[in-house]
Amino acid sequence: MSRLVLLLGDQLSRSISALEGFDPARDRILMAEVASEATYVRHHKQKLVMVFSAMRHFAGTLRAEGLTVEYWRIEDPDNPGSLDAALRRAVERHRPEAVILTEPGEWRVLEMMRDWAETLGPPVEIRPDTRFFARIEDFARWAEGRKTYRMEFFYREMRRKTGLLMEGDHPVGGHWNFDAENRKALPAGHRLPARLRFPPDGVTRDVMAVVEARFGGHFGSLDGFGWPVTREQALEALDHFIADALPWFGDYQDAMKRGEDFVHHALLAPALNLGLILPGELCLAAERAWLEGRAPLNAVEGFIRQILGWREYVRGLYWLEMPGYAETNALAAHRPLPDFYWTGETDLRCLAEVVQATARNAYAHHIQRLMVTGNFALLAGLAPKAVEEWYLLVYADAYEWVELPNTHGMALFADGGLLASKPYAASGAYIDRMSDYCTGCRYDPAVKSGPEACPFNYLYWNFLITNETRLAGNPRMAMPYRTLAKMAPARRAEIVAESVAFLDGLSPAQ
Ligand code: FAD
Ligand code: DLZ
Ligand code: SF4
Repeated sequence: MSRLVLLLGDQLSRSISALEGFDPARDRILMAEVASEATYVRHHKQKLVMVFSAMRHFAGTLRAEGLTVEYWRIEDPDNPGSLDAALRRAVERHRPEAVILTEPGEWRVLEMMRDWAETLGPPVEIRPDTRFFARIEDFARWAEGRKTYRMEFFYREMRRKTGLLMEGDHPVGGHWNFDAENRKALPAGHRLPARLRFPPDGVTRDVMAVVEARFGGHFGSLDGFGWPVTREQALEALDHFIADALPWFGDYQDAMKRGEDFVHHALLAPALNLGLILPGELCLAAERAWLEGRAPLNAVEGFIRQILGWREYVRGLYWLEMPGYAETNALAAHRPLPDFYWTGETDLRCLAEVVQATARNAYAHHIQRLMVTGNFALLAGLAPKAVEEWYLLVYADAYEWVELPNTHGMALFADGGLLASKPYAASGAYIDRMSDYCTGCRYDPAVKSGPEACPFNYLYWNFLITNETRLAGNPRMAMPYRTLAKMAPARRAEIVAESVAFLDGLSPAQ
């Protein structure tokens, strides 16, 4: 039987389920760089370069192994333009007896695949994506009968299932979670490691020229491109992270510093989400570092929890709740995205720093995403759809299965608390404690009202006032609501007036 295997741009793993049982003598692989995937959101230029270059390298590896790969480059004159057109053309040309796919990372692509199953002609087999610790059905089974889902309980199940950081039935070190140790600000004089970046090779340079010519108006800069585009580079990046950054990953996981775009973070999500490296490889490497005394437990557990816990949890939630998940707007937030999310031009130093770093690298670390751009979007009541499009577009690691729950659920609380037990809302004091952004900002995090006041301060209380009927009953919000209840009516009115004036003064993005 001759089979046609379509591999998507984020399915660049030799162990991908669609390649199981591949017969090099009869089967062929189709890979296509297409404008529809590059523009359904106008991805950051670095993301386009990374995806296309990684696809080209991966096709080269498969061919070197003797597999037949039909490959469309974005600049090919008769490029089909969409995955749908590429697949239909290939089916017409090669008349395969079956089409083999691995389930995708986005609902819209799954719908496309289901349509192929009905209309393409040859039988279409959609295989599970086995590159995760949990299958989609495993999560659904875990979630059954629960009103809300909490990552911590799912994570413990995953620890038991995999045996990672376990001693029999017990977590090593006596605790499941060492997060309380992982909230330190960077001390003065702390040395940050130089980070391993990969200068563009010939393939990447060719792609950069095409992307600049075809998609030059997209967000971000290509200068300084350094993402891994091959498995070898991804493995090298992992080794570097384990040796040079992991030991401090836990302590300074939430810390932010001006001009330091990466702190002690792994920078591995872009390669991981492409499939160049697998989550098990990351977790085992980290566990080994702890066993060999090369990294402390709070760092290793914290790192493993992000991958074995959060990454698997958000994926499970996405597939369980889609397509309805994307449509909820529990806090009735409707304000348009301000233009500074694109330009980085704002007097709010923290936002300027994070947006500018995002444009520079197609990257910001978790706390920057959650507690700066995400926190502002939450407090300002920005419309979830607009914010989600921004996150999906600007980050090199963004695919809807992971971006949407993080943005919609974690940052915006737009799912009403399905993913998180309370909104991640914070005033300027949090940003001041965890960063040095406030130094040199025209606002003062210690001032609560008036022209010098940090806008996060009055926006925080305004958020609580605006959402009082929705949030006051949440036990985890009891403390701030008790403080709000003691606030004089005149002070409440002042907060609302200052917030309205500030928010009305924002220029919406064009
Ligand atoms: P590290 O901080 O070093 O963490 C190690 C690994 O853990 C990451 O590589 C990643 O695979 C995993 N991880 C950590 N946190 C999460 C999380 N919350 N959800 C899933 N995986 C996690 N991550 C994405 O991969 N793609 C996205 O589109 C994405 N969008 C986000 C949007 C918002 C609003 C927020 C708050 C977070 C988002 N995240 C997303 C999660 C997290 O910010 C990134 O995974 C992380 O910043 C990637 O950088 P790193 O590899 O240096 O991660
Ligand atoms: C992200 C992306 C981009 C920019 N381009 C392509 C492409 O040209 N061809 C392709 O097969 N995949 C691409 N991808 C990845 C897909 O968008 C991704 O597979 C889906 O979003 C599902 O996760
Ligand atoms: Fe951000 Fe407020 Fe600090 Fe300025 S003072 S950097 S706006 S938190």
